[in-house]
Amino acid sequence: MQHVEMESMTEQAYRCWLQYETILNKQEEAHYWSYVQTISLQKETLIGQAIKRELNLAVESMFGKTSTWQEDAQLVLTTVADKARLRKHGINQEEIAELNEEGYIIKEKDNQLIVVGASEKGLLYGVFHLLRLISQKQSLTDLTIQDAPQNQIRMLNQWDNIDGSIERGYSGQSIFYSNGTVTTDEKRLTDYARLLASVGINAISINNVNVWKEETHLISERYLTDVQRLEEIFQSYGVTVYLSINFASPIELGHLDTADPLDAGVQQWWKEKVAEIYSYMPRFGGFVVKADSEHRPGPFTYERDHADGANLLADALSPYNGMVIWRCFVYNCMQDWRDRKTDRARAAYDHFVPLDGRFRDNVVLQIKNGPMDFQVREPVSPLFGALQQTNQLLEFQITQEYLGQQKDLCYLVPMWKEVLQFDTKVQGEGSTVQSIVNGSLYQAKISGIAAVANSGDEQSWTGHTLAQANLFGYGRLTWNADLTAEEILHEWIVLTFGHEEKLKRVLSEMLLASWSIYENYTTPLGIGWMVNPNHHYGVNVDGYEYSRWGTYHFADREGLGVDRTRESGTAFVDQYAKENADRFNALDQCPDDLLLFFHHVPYTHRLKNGKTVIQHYYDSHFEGVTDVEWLISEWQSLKSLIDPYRYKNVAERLQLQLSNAREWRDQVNTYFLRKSGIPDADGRKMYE
Ligand code: GCV
Repeated sequence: MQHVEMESMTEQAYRCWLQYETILNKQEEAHYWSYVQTISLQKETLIGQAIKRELNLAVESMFGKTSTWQEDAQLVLTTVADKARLRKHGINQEEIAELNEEGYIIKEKDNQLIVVGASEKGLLYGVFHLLRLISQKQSLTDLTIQDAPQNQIRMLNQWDNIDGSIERGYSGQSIFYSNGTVTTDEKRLTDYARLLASVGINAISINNVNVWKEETHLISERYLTDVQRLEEIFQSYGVTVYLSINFASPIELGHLDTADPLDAGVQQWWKEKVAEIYSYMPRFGGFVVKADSEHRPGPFTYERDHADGANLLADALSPYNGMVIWRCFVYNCMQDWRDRKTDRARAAYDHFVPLDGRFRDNVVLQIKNGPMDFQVREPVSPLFGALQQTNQLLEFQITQEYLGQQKDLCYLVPMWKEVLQFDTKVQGEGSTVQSIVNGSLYQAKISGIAAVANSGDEQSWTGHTLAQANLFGYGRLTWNADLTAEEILHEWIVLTFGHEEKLKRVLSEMLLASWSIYENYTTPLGIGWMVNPNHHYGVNVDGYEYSRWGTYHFADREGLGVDRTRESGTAFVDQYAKENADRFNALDQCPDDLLLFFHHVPYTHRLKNGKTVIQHYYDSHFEGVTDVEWLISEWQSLKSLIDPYRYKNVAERLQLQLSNAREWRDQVNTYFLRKSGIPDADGRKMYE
């Protein structure tokens, strides 16, 4: 197929939520055009140019004509620095003073619109907000908006490798690298930066946290000129670039015989290395580090701890205001858990809580949302709340590693909301995870949220077109954690697919149900795993990478689940503040959806809904499959309302999801029937 033809077919998938659909209604067209026909923008800096490009593109696409850029205009774009203009438009300093430096004001008066950024970045976000309003057909008359992000760092982690592959990537190859080189497709990267900025993402690490041999060289002369090229693209959309580094770089690049953080030669090496990096990129963000985990090198080799390791890099970065983002995903993957006391879930807390207060100011610990590894349901990591004198970033995973790999539908915002709303209780009621990551609970100097990206070079960016909702939702939620999962979804649907009522209703029902559907046919009640080792897609009842020590769910003839209680189990519960610890520890108080995470129970244990665990397992697996059939018929009902490419893209994946769900149902149900010997109360056939 001709390239151009293919492009026009996939254009809507490619544009994601920046469709800028042509405005056909005459009245609406007149209303919005009256504001954008003339635009004034003071400075033409890098970000200023990006703003201008975006508005030109949007206006051209929505109105089929171009705006005139002139001094006196209907739409005034400016920043707080331009005091004279603010006075002229009656905007007083107090209104702006309330905003943080990424905030903005949008005001309409007498058919004139002004967008004031607290900084240039704030202005960029304000412009994207305005474009969102127009795309959603909201009236601009008498508008007053004052907005600023709640979380300071809103980051994406790319797990992209230089050979073009993406670890846990399900949307094609990398848009950053191919075959050992940094990409020259700047259009694609610019479009990515636009998508990110449009939802407020302001930081990105551009290579995998597993830094292999060649990737170690990204901080060397071999790649720095190319990295700088990428950095400039992202910088012009307000997105600061970070690199993941190999802790053993002094050995691998510097040919030293050690990477010991307390060695003077190693410290000097990092100082010089950082100076070199900043000579290429003065606005470089810093390093992301995975150390002493899954065979990556780290300070443990030298009998040093993680504060020593992180502080080494922090000292080198601090003259440039650079930051070390140090991951807490540290555990011994070879550990033997047969004593039923050793527990991977305990690892991050055990390693990092004793170090609280020892990290430099420019170190931020990045903590996965749960204590294990992005399972369909986990309790919140107990590090949140336990660390009180350390900067923290929460880590989510947008890419659906354990959640259906963008073949199965799973809208993740409801899950992320639960994490943010979890009350750690460490400082009494209201000590939510959100209050920790927005910096307010402990007055943290640096804080925020990071997430593993779900994007790649497929036309739809995310493989499954509906997985775009997760990238969009991640950005919107990290900007404003008070938005509901429904609000975010409605915005996304309208911006991505338009205004048709049926479409809005059906899509929103499908997506809002999708997480629990996925949970139902996989591992309900908090048990997790049971996926094929290594690639992590599809069912494998006893599957766990490091499973030489037996199953990970401890299912036997009598029951299943992991005993993490203080009396008879691993005592993981006691990593939480007392009130939560007691709740999780008590069988009758532990929420059912986490029951098997915390307790080993007989199959006949009764849940709060009155059902036995085994019956709940059977029922939810049958239901899960029926619900996927429902998803398919719902999607089919939208056929006439969606362009053929996106329709087919999703329809095909829903069929894959159905096979996956059936496989899960059949294997899980037969497995537990055989183990327990307890038949299904409804006498259903256990496999097809
Ligand atoms: C990048 C899990 C994933 C790995 C990933 C690791 C991490 O174990 O399966 O692919 O490595 O998490 O977060 O570092």
